Amino acid sequence: MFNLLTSTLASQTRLWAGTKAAKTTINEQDPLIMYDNEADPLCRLVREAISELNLDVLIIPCPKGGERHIQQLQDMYSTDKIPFLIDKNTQTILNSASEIIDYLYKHYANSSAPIRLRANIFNYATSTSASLIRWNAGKTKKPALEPTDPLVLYSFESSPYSRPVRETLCELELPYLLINLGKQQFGELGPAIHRLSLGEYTPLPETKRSAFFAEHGTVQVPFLKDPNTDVDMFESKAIVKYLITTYAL
Ligand SMILES: N[C@@H](CCC(=O)N[C@@H](CS)C(=O)NCC(=O)O)C(=O)O
Repeated sequence: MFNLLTSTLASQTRLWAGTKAAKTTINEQDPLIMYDNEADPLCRLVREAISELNLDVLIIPCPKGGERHIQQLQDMYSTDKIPFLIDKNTQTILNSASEIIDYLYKHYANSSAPIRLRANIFNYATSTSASLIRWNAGKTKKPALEPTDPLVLYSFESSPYSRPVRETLCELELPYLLINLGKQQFGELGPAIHRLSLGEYTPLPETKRSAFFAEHGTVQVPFLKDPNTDVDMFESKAIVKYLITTYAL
């Protein structure tokens, strides 16, 4: 309960940035690749933009004290500075939050980034506060086994239930494909069991949400798929427990 409360407060501190998502789905997109730390204030701003643009991203977690991926970054690109973004669709490599956010909006929305998502002092301060409210959960490495394949997480940035899952994935240095299912219409606001809409829920057609709904009969995040163990699961607490039991040393 306390975890959910602080996670909700963290989202509130960022005024729920990373909740709504663009109505269009970009097909045949090679997922972005991002070297990320869940608690890093600038990485959060980039993830919010990715979530609102309705893009998917392969997250390569770089927790403090972890060497697995930051060493890769160092070897390949001679830097250990994150956020670090690779977009294979356009052969773009960027290493500053501000440039990444500007680039993503320019390329994927043909617009400039909204002020509330830009890497400015105000957003940096509120993002730092959000991490503090979570006691910097997700920031520091915990020893863990290395999976063969990346995991898959359905989420959206501000989701209070999904945040503890992402924090755990980061602490355990587990790479994952982050499939964002942000809210595309009013009736999607609120938890899955208390939607604000009256009547039956119908996602917008030809969206990632409608594909998820067709497969599961509902849309609820977090949802984890682990191709290493063939496990598919809902429920944030159960997912965190599964990750620790399966991967933590
Ligand atoms: N008991 C579930 C609750 C999950 C939940 O309600 N998630 C919200 C997002 S934070 C959701 O899926 N809302 C419905 C929607 O986005 O359409 C858990 O702990 O994972």
